[in-house]
Amino acid sequence: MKTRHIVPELRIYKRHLFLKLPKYKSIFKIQSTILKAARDYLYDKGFIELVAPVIAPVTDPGIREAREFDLSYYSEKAVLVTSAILYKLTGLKIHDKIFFVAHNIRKEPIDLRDFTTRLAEFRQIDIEITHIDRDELMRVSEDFLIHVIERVKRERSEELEKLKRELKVPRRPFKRIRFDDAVELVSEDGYGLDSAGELSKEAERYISETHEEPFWIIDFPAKIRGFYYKKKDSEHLLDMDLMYPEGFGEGASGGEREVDPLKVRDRMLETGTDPRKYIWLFEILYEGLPPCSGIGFGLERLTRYITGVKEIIDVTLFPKAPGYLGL
Ligand code: ASN
Repeated sequence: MKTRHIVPELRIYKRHLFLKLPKYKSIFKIQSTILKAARDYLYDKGFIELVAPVIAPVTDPGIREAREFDLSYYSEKAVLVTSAILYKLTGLKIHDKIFFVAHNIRKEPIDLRDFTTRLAEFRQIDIEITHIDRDELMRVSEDFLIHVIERVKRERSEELEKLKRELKVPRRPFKRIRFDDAVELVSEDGYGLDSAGELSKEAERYISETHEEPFWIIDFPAKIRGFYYKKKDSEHLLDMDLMYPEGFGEGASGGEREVDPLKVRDRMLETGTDPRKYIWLFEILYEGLPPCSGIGFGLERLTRYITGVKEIIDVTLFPKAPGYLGL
């Protein structure tokens, strides 16, 4: 029986009974190689790996329609980290090229649950670099992705074959599409935006299906994305999403950071964030943070694209689909 014919609830709650299937063995051997290839690449380029927290006083509010999980931490209020972005910036105190393999925990809306693209708990290979701009970050990211794909093709060809995945090594530079142009493109075929002002799930899948190579969507509207991105002009950001082709959709997001404390405060007000919650970030910014850029690659989405497995719950050892706790 094909695993996708087994209802998702069973695949989540009875995970331990399914992991012996050959498909899962191939997927998680490939995921292990993805992690190894990512680490090797980054260490070779002079990065150091730091460890991100999971419990924090504040977290990244720029997570689109998802919310935070609140936690009562002794007598203090805490949250589970939705994205390690603010800790990446803090980590730059240690070294100028850093990365985390960070846990991200997000209360994704139940009505967006599809078992395909969204998990309430997922990992990001989260990279931050000082003194590079968005263009340079896109070049580094393309190089990183190509390295990981080449390694998997070289070291896990047998597993890719078992999964019947014919994976092409992307050619660089990847195409860049401005967000406004992407909206126009999908609207010609009847797709539009969601309530957060992002491309709807269907629009994202559609634009991804029309591509055979990874590509970038750049210059998102300033109002809909995190306060930590620098503005390109009054309405757009110096940020970007990496899109996988063949319908796999968004796989990474990042951009150039705003490091001027007054401009960060303005960005917070513009995006409806209370600056008083981020005193420690302002202390860092006033002390002086060098210009920097960073990106986070979702590990599970990268595994989906590389293995060609459609459902995200299948590429996660212990999946936490929104609303389903599992193991
Ligand atoms: N990882 C993203 C970044 O580095 C932030 C996010 O996940 N919200 O910009």
